[in-house]
Amino acid sequence: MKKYITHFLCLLVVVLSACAKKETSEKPNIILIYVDDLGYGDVSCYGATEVKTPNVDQLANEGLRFTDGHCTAATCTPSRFSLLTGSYAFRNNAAILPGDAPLLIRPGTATLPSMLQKAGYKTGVIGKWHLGLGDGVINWNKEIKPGPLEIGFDYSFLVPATLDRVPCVFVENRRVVNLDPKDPIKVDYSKDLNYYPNGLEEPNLLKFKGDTQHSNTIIDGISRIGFMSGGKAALWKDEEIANVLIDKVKNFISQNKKDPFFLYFSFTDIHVPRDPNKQFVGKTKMGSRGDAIVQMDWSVGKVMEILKQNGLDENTLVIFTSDNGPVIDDGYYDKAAQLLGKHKPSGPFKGGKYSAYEAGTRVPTIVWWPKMVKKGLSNALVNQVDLYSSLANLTHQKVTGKDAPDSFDMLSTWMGNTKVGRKTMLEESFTLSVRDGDWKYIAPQTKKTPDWLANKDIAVGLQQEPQLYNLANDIGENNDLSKKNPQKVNEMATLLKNIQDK
Ligand code: NG6
Ligand code: CA
Repeated sequence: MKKYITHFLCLLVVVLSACAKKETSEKPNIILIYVDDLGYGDVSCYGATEVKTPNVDQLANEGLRFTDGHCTAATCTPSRFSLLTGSYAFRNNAAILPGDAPLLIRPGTATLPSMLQKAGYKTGVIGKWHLGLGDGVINWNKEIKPGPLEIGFDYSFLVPATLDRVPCVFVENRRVVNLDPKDPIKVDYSKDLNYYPNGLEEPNLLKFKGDTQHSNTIIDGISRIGFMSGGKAALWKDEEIANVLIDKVKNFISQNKKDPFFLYFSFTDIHVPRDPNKQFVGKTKMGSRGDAIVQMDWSVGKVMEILKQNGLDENTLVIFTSDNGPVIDDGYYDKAAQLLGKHKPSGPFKGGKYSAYEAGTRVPTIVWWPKMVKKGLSNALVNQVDLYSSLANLTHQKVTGKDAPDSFDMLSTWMGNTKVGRKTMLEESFTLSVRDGDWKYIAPQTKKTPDWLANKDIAVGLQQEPQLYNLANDIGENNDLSKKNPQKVNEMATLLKNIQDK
């Protein structure tokens, strides 16, 4: 009898472990590579000729490349808010945050990582955050919360805001990395703390100058937005950041290879200040903006190498995209404009970062998972806001109640099983635009834009009157049809209102 029981138990163990295996192999690891400010035309698989991006191109060759893929907004914070919550950012009045802003996504909100945690995933965010931290005034010397760990991430290693904002330190989980308690950090966005030099008074200390907004505290030879004091031992070195992040990615992946994991790898490239590692300096003729693209491509190659080394390249879905369109001059005199040459960061589209025109949100979008994703090209309209519901479907999770209100399940489109995408879609900038198939409507400007934007040579697409374009034969949005087709203007305005009132 004892013998039979032992046999039975052994059998049970075998069956149970087989089931467990099946379950995990059904759930792929998911890596979201989120580049900062990368434009549609900035990588060679989307037509760039002045810079080569072999690693991104390889993803495209082996995967699915979208020609009408969008982030939700023409700036970072709103796009990231939508990506992580499946909700359009205007519903929350999300705009570019200062470096000391409180956490924008409130704990308790359903998020992409918290949904994946429920599906059994280990979740991590490495890189740029820019969604705020803490509840009010942040004390950088204590536990910093709430933050990513309170909204669904198991691990975080952050650049808290942007490269051009203080504090210039990494935050791992809830602590500033390498903080010396005897040299506490303070941050102030309104007055100089007179601890480090500032860019206006000591321009001789700078690697390159910044505009007025970017001329506060100098860290690592670069003046930033905002002031900080203390934290000397914790300061990052700009040219080391890509390496530091890759090391963290390596650790996260090797530590979590037994579980399915979700990694939101949020690059700091190619946002300003652009100060790539020595090994990339001079790799293009475009100066630091071009070299930062090469560094970005190197990081992509590293991620794929790490996956292979861990034997995970079979069962990992990689999504490569950007948080907003490209910008050339974003506050530093780094010669990006003079050295641009023939390079077209926005590809065939008009505008870029900050803009209501297509290049504000139409960004490189590649999905890679050779085992499951149909490779090739897709001209389906896809939007990052849908990743929430699409990945919920992939991982057998339900989206219920008020969760992810703007997110549609478009998994078949993301996987290349259909070329039918969204029919309609919102684009957020300093106004709202809406797409209905090839029709594009830009609402009249309602909010005042910052003064610094008015001085820039950027086609922001803001007018007092509504604009109407037909992208089918006017990809560059040059021919405003609003006067000729008032009926369509009305239809599109109603469509926008319906989305707003939803
Ligand atoms: C703007 C900054 C710009 C950049 C941007 C955020 C000025 C004049 N410009 O306010 O340099 O930091 O914010 O970029 O302050 S984003 O990609 O994070 O949205
Ligand atoms: Ca950005």
